[in-house]
Amino acid sequence: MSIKRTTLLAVAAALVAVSPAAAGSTTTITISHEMKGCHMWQVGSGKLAPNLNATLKAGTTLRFVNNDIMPHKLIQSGGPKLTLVHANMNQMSAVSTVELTHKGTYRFTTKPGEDYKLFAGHKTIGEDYVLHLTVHVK
Ligand SMILES: [Cu+2]
Repeated sequence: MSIKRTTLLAVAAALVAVSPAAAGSTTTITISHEMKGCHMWQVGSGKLAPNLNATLKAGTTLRFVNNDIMPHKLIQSGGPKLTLVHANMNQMSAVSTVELTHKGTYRFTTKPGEDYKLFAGHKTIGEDYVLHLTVHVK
């Protein structure tokens, strides 16, 4: 066996090893602290809003990141039952994940908790938003 052929085989083996991780993509939804309404969320680097819609492919993993100054418990409010991993995002940068294996329309909201002690008494403008997200999985 020539050296060139050995190298090609090594590259092929490396590609095979990497492929399972690339099978499903991940979409990140970030909850951030906002002056008006206290918090909003965004899909990727999209527009910040309290109400969002997203269309994703089956097999996508939704990754929620809570960067607000208060805990958020992720709640599924509609669609076929999903498994929410670490739904209780109760510290800065807490992450919750949901695998969207099957097609369908899913709805999510959050139940916010009290401001973290460090931010107690932090003022915001207006009523706190209730976050709503609708995800169409195709
Ligand atoms: Cu908030």
